[in-house]
Amino acid sequence: HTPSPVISAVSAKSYACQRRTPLKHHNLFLTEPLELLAENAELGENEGRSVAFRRAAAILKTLPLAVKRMEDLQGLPCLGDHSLRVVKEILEYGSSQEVESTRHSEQFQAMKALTGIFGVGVKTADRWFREGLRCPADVAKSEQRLNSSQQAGLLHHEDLSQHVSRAEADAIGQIVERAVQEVLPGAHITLIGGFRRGKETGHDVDFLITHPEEGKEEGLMPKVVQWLETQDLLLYQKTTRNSYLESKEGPARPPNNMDRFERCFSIFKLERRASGEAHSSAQATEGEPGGGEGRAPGPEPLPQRRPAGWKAVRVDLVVSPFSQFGFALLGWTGSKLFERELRRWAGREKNMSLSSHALYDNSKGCYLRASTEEEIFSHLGLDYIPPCDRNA
Ligand code: 8DG
Ligand code: MN
Ligand code: MN
Repeated sequence: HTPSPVISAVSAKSYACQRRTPLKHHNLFLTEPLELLAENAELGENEGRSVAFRRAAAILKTLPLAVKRMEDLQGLPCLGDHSLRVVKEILEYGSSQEVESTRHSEQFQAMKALTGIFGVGVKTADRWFREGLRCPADVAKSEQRLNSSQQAGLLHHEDLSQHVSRAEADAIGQIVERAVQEVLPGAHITLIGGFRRGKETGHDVDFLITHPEEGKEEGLMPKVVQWLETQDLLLYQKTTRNSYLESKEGPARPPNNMDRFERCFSIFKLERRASGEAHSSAQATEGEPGGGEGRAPGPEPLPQRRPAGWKAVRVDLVVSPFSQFGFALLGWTGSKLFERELRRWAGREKNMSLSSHALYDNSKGCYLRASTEEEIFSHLGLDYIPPCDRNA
């Protein structure tokens, strides 16, 4: 059995940023289980293992056909022993015992439910789990000390656990556009994150804001936030200012992958009418405390009082100077694995450091300028991959 030429072509490309990964593909029956194991490893703070499963899933997403037998995988990179074992079991028996027992394990379900609360990371969730908490309702009943993001996360959990639709993302986009034009005419906003990659739903909506005159964008975020607040459009926000220029490492050296843009994590109060879903989505969520996670053990509703007229939606705003726009756009479009692979490619294969601010050539000892994503791919010696094919 010789692998098809298409699969052979894929096989030479072991970095996800070398390949086109569309949103819809032929191997969900394999990638969903592998990504569940990846998620479980993440929740157990085993990053190496998590990335290995994600890379395995990503290569299967690029195949032009559904995998039928193990021989179909011959010559493919990124498939470690563990992933191959899981794939083999699914091909033979229709499911993997390891995956199914993980899926149904109390720890996995609880950690997923607890980290599903905005503001709650793996460390906090793990501590709560060891204290006996299993779901958002448990946290609400308990006397845990919560910071302000966790309080907001719990208060709006039902809404935040629903997917954000494309229509809702567009409605938020119009609000952000309006806010930005009010405080800085001429500024540009761009939809980034999953929606830019063509996803039909998301867990949040992400925007990048810039202004064609370098420097005009400075201090923009607090003004945008203030405008939104006076319009009563924000339920929560946390703004962090740009720390790139003043940081010790910068700008001589591009930073690690933490970036330092002015950014805002927020929760918008979106009029249901604004997104054109007044009825359907209001009714769909009625009487379903716990937000469709379907495993809150008790009937105890979360202490949320919400007029039916609006929905809480997570929104991320990032401001970049115009000179860094291409890097910011590339760095915030995702997917997370695609970004990771780009940086790994840059470092390992090109001796360059890529961040959401800049590209530094370590061999030449200089920055490589770029104003578009295309130029950055070209500096990296990669074929351009459009956003819709970055769904690794
Ligand atoms: P989703 O919301 O639909 O679930 O998917 P997503 O849009 O792909 O995920 P996201 O969590 O909203 O992240 C969007 C992109 O932003 C993703 O590529 C990762 C990137 N990103 C962060 N935080 C940071 C950060 O601190 N620095 C940089 N450079 N990128 C970040 O989420
Ligand atoms: Mn997003
Ligand atoms: Mn986001």
